[in-house]
Amino acid sequence: MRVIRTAPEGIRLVVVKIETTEPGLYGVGCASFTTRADAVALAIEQYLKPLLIGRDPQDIEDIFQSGHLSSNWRSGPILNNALSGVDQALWDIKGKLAHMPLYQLFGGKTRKAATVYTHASGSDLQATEDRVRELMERGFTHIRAQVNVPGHATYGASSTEKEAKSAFGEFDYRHWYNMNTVQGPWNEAASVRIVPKLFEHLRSKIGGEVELLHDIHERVQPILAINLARELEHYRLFFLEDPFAPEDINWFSRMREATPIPIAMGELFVNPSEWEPLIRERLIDFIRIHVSSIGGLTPARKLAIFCEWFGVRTAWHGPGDVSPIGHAANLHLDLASTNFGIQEAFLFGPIAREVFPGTPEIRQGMMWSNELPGLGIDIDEALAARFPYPEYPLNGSFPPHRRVDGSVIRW
Ligand code: GCO
Ligand code: MG
Repeated sequence: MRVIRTAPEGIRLVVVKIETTEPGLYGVGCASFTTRADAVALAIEQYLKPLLIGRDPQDIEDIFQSGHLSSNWRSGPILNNALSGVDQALWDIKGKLAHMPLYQLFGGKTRKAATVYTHASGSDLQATEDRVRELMERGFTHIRAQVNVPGHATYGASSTEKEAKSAFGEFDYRHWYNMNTVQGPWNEAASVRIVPKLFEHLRSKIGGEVELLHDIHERVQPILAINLARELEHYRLFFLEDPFAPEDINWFSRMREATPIPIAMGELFVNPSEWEPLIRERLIDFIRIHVSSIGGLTPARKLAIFCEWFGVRTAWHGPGDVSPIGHAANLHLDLASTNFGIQEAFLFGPIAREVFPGTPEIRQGMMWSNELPGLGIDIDEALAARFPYPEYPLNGSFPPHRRVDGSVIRW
């Protein structure tokens, strides 16, 4: 078993490869937690590896439970990502042993492909509109829209057109990394003022057919998020994402009382106690967790099934800091889950696709399985080695992100 560190598009990814005693039989898994990549690698190499060597790779549930409980103090993104690398690799092996794509082991296809959304952002309203149109022409039916807040930091959009275009998906992570710090301080009043204008603009120029989404990224005070949600009601969003931080989940009942806007939540969740009450109380509409951050396919499959009984749909986190292996894992869940909602897609470029042969294809606004056994994706280790981690300040941690008065805010 080994950890492979690679950054084909500048984003630090962590991959686990598990070989078996059967020649040629191996699996790969995603353990990408980009801001703590080295800590995850250490947890895998020094804590999970000794537990795994000599085990039967078929015993996924037992290995998951043993790894999860072995630290006594458990959960958290580092340990969960480490577990995920192992868990996904074991599922990959099981699929290969069965000669079946993983979605078959999860119960079979409930749909031919997974509808995706991708990101449009711009330096101003017109630029975001242009980008939405461009994506619609390419076949996307669901588009997340963000716009730059002039003179201030913004989540998900840049102040220059070139950066806005390359910020998400096409393809330089370094722009994204710098985006929030180079544009000035965060100003939440300015931010909540411009977002309704963006959706007013998009609906009046583009019409009602395209499905639009927006990510608050937990950045504003809870009461402002509720007010913003109410203002956005008129524009029929497919969903509004992460209105509150995990620390503020008790605000969700207030949100539900105030507005029927569809809510997606959870990309920072790491522990069942965070999502269980929101699902049980039907306070959210989409669960959007980062599969590797909760421990991989084993817990994500259980979570998807739990959601089904409460009418909550899945929308697994799918940014560029989920490796293509993680995107393939998302796809198998999407295809097999009757309560699939939408899949966030990252438009990987040619280099990442070469490093990860079998990266899921996106056509007609949907992500398709290549029908290969297991996860259906591999890593070209020699090529991956040509894309070592770039140097980032703070070893890849996100730099502090501040208000006008200098106080630190959430990312
Ligand atoms: C999304 C997310 C990402 C995260 C990123 C952090 O909705 O795709 O909010 O853009 O910010 O994964 O590393
Ligand atoms: Mg998000």
